[in-house]
Amino acid sequence: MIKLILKTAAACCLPVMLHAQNPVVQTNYTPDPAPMVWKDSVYVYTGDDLPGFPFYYMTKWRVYSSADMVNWTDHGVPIALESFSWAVDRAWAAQCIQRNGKFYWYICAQTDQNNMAIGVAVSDNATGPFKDAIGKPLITTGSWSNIDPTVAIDDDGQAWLYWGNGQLFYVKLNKDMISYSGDIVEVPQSVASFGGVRGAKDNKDVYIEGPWFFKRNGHYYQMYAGMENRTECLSYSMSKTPVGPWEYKGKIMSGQATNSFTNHGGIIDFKGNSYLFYHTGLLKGGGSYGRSTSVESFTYNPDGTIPAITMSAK
Ligand code: FUB
Repeated sequence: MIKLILKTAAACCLPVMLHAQNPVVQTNYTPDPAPMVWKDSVYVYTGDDLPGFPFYYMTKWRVYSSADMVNWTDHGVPIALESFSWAVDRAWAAQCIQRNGKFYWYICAQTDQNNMAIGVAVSDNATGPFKDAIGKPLITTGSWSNIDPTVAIDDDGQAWLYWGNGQLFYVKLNKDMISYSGDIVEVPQSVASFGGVRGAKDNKDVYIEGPWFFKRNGHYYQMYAGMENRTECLSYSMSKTPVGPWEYKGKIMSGQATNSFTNHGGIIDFKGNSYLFYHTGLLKGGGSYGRSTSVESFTYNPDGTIPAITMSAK
């Protein structure tokens, strides 16, 4: 394991907050960060970009952890396309969650049937070893839209899996976390719920992809990559239930300065602070196909809404 010691911008007299230098990982390209808090650490599950390729031809997933948001430990590549017998390309965005002492890492990849599907790997540890939990895709509807899984477990124990490009879907996961019950539901989109409908005239930052579903203080949130002047920003909607109706709440982060067509992020609370993880193409040699994880701390508004967050990455 490599220990990455990154510069801290915290001055001795400033209270509490530590800021790592962005991008927080400077030894690999780490797109689509999905943070998870477990015990006294944050684990960040990312993809692996290969700048130089003209598309998102990605082959593996990475994990990093930190106990202080400053020093990050590299846990390598616990899973890759080869971990899934059905996956042939596009090791795209993923998220890991803990339940009953096991870790379930939901991934998406291109299948041997020439579409995208969502799979799930399982481990006894946050950093692996992981193995394909079911030996086949969990969500396979024959669509290219089956990307970007995000998962959360509600207070009543019900786990929800959301995903989708252009369309946003959800399904109820069973307690085993590797199967589901009921129908796959497509979430209706409108200006009021997700800033618009792709292609319509009155769109704001309409839902594109990269959902990040979570619950906090009784509010349900759906952060997502929205479209803003031909690049992706991060926007969000809120709901009183895990399945909507969703209310569009606005933009969290503009995409104009990220130097990457896409953006994709996650939000957590950790040791008394709230953090937005996202990616940019700003690491040396990076760009749209060389994206890296960055982090900003922020404070929720008293009503639970999220303030606009400015990128500190240079
Ligand atoms: O990293 C590949 C794809 O780009 C992700 O699945 C999308 O969310 C976008 O970030």
